[in-house]
Amino acid sequence: MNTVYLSLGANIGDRAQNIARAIGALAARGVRVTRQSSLYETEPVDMNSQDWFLNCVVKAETALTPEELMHALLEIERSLGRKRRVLHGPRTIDIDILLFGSSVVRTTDLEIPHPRMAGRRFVLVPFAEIAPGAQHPVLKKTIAALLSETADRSEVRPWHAA
Ligand code: PH2
Ligand code: MG
Ligand code: MG
Repeated sequence: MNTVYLSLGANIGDRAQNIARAIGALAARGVRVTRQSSLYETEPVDMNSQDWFLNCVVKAETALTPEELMHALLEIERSLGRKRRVLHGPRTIDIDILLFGSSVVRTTDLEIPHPRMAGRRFVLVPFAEIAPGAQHPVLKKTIAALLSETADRSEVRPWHAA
């Protein structure tokens, strides 16, 4: 079994429902969620879309390999109706692998740890809520340290359902 951390984000449709459905779908594909952060409303970063996101981070246990996990996540995205129309465009759901135990993976279609996580408050704020002491195996720093040092100034607010 490996402990993994995943980022979930949605910026079209019923964003909270899209995230809840994605988390629900993980178990059926061999990914057992053990912790879930709060939902945060976040300013879009590097996007061709102005719509704000809901984002969260979950901790999970899985016996899948990194490649198998990536394919499981892509299938969940597809099953929830994600259409990749434009690069960096709006998405019903995006599920990214942040950390996979202390593994470092670099292939043409998969990079772990997620290459942009240290520069994204929409990842680091929810991540630090559930696992401030988790170690980044390449930067050799905790998530709390990465959050305190990041240059990103984009807005991340706790979200409360209307
Ligand atoms: N995902 C991106 C790029 N920009 N910005 C926010 N706020 N939330 C995201 O999930 C997000 C983003 C690429 O997947
Ligand atoms: Mg992403
Ligand atoms: Mg993605």
